[in-house]
Amino acid sequence: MTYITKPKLHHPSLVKNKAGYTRRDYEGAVSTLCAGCGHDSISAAIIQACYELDILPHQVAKLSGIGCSSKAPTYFVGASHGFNTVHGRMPSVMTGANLANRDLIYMGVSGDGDSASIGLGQFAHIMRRGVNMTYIVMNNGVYGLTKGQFSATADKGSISKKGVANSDESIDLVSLAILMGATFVGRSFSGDKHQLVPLIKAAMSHKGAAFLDVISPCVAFNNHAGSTKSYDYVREHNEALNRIDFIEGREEITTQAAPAQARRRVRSRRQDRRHEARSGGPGGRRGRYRSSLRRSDPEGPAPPPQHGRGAAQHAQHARPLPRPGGARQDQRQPALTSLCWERAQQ
Ligand SMILES: Cc1ncc(C[n+]2csc(CCOP(=O)(O)OP(=O)(O)O)c2C)c(N)n1
Ligand code: SF4
Ligand SMILES: [Mg+2]
Repeated sequence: MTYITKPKLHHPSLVKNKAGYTRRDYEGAVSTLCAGCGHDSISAAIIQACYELDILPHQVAKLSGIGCSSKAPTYFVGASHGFNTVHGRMPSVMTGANLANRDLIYMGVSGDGDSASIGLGQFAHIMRRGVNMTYIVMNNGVYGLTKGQFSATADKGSISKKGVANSDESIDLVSLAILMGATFVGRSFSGDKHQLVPLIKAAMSHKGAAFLDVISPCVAFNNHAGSTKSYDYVREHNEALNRIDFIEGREEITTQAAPAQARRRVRSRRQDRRHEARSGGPGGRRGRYRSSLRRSDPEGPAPPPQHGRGAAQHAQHARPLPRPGGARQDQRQPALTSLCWERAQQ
């Protein structure tokens, strides 16, 4: 059984977004994935991101390949377009769909087997072509659907459920996406929705090829001691480089008010913020989003701050891209997550 519809009843108090939809309107069918599967958390993050971006569901086109991860689009934004392609061939269909209709919001969902094994060539070419889309790999290091064989993203030295060590080097899709020309690339963890939701929102708002590698534990076949994609391992080694927030582009605020009035208004907003900080209201949790990276200036990134806290944060962002592969049991590396990179559009 792969499809169970949900009752359409909504609680009347559910808040509608600017498009007139509640969060529940962005849900899909009831998930039939294993309870605790990371893929379901990523679906929930996509639902939240679409709700917060006020997206019209019928403007979304979801495409996927084959695998548990590729089943996930059934479980979010039910009122959208969808296409479940052949294993590893989602990028070709995505490219064709983009050529036919450039007005839709394209969301590609794939697995590490789907994109890094059978579909690696397709993955490389869709990044090279700069297709306008958000491409998410739900990365669990195994072929979950076919009972847990190592995929090409499994770290060297990680141990299978049956106790066999992986002897092959892994493929790092983040590095590959950058190499092939993707203009927005990030890595996150299905268990960190505070980081993941803004990342998905930023990727969906990006014009061009946006790629997110999301580590997503498979509770059935790759969640044991010895795995480098288990919840315990990722929580222990996850080094979130920054807490991202996403700020949508807004219209410039103009006012006809006399200068004295305008100053009064600014003062009152500051007072509001001070009040929120004291009361723990919105924005009141100090430092919560301080380390976020916001880089969407079409003129290119702003120059790094030279002094103070900002300078330290810039240095943190400027760290070289992580390569999680190649870790042995005794030499494991942290699974670094965060928005790593966005190229200014030409
Ligand atoms: C052409 C072809 N070869 C092999 C398979 C068998 N197969 C189905 S899903 C899958 C791998 C899925 O792994 P992944 O993309 O990582 O998804 P997950 O289930 O882990 O989310 C394979 C090899 C297939 N369906 N079609
Ligand atoms: S087999 Fe693994 S990837 Fe597939 S649904 Fe179960 S936990 Fe998720
Ligand atoms: Mg997989």
